Amino acid sequence: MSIERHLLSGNEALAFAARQAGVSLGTGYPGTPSSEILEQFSILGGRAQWAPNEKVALEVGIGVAFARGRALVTMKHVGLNVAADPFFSAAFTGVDGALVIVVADDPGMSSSQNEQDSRRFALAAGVPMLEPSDSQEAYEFMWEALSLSERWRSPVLLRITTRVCHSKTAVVFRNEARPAPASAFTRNIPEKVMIPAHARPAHRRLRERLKAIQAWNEGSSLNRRIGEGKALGIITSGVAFAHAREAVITGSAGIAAGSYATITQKQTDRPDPSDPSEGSASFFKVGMTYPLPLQRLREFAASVDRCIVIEEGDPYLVESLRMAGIAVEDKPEAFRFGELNVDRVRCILSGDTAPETPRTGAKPPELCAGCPHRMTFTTLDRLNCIVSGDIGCYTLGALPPFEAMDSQLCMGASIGIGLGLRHTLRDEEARRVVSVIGDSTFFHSGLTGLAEMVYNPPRTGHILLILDNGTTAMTGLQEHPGTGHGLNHRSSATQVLPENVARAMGVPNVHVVDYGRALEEALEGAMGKDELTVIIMRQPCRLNVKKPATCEPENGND
Ligand SMILES: Cc1ncc(C[n+]2csc(CCOP(=O)(O)OP(=O)(O)O)c2C)c(N)n1
Repeated sequence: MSIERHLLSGNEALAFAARQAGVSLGTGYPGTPSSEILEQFSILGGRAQWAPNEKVALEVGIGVAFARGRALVTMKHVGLNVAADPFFSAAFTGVDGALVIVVADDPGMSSSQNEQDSRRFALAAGVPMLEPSDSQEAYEFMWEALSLSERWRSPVLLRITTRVCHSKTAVVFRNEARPAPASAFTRNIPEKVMIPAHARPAHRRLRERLKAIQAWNEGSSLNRRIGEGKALGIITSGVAFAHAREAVITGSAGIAAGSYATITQKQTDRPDPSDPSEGSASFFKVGMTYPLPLQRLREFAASVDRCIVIEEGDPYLVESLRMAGIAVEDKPEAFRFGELNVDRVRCILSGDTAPETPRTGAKPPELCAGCPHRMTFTTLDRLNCIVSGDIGCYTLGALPPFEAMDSQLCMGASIGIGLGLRHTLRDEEARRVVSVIGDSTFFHSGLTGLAEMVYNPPRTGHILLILDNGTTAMTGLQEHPGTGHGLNHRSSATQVLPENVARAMGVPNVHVVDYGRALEEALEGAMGKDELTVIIMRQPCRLNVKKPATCEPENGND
């Protein structure tokens, strides 16, 4: 009987598994490289929705899991910073159904403001974590994560990285489908209401649960030894496994390579490629990277002459192993930065620390022709504004030819930083400070900044400029609370208008403009008076032509 294989990206594979394994609701906030998971889940008929931000998404997911549903919550790495508050406490409360949080890290920052290793979050919060290496594992690990969450009544973190999210590899589906579970609510005040008297025993329960999960993980097939070679042992996880394996297969200094033909054969044998002939090298591939199967790792390290950890990003595995008294070699500090690839792994294995040649030739990003953000930044530059910026396509206003944005940190920061500048600079300079934020970013984390602006206004007032292009352009034109549409672009939703929000919050001057000259006049007027002003520059993104519906809503998603 022939096995049907599907060529899927890791993100698509996660969505297929979520759909087949009966996820009741998928929620999240877009962010590269995670955005396609919910979109694909919706195309497959799953109930999917964008939340205003990751914290809200996780809270909705927790509610689903409190009602015995199966929740999927997706975000990029910095999204987990935003969701950290409920994330840590959900580890205390646990869940009644299933809660899987997919966090997509972006090592090398192909589209992010920082490089951050989310594995630290699993350890810090006490949330079990799985790390797939390819699309097949993404698929399998989603099933496993949902089961683990239900079995241990714990949230589970599924951590992926850019290459796993976006590379396509063959996936064989399970021959099963789980229906979404029946909902039910059981009152359990001591477990669900985190006052100190309840949280103290909850913390003890959490640590007991983690001990039990660790013991279980020692025997779990999520982790596996590949090869029996004794000269070199490589402990690895996630996409680093694929790079390390290829480096070994194709030969690197001091390593007797397994034959290429053998390996090619192995790859077609998926999903169980655990053939033991990797020349003189062997691997311990960790699938569940928190809590670690330390006993098995100890035995593996003791069974090889040289044991090295190949991991992308922070030395998370290295530190965990060393803390457990397992002696392992780590990579030189230079390889902590950026993505790994086969050549870099070869350098690590052979101890080659020669400076790397920087990548060249990539075309710098720029605002599209006809993008309304162009006239905005031309205007801000002409008026010599000090621009406290934010994240979105409009961040490109910081680059030539505009060079008209002065700071950008994280989503929503434009307002607070702008206020801080206004509080501190001399009045003539303070009057030039303008906070600039996109519409999706405004709903994500600008609302509280606006409340701060009204509550603690600077002496010179302040100007908030909201760039309303009617979409979340930067991450692929997703809907948000200001667009009037749900995730599939077709279902209608109550449209929240930023001008109504600003007026309701008590901003005395609110202007909506739609072309450069009107924006210039509004800005000049606002800069001339020491009051609070919100200007909404409303011009649609030129790429946001009507998108086809991604699915027929099936579960009351309209
Ligand atoms: C916490 C967090 N979540 C998600 C992202 C990814 N991201 C960056 S900007 C942005 C929104 C951009 O939309 P908008 O503010 O409307 O600006 P536009 O790109 O449309 O100009 C998103 C989702 C991020 N950087 N940080």
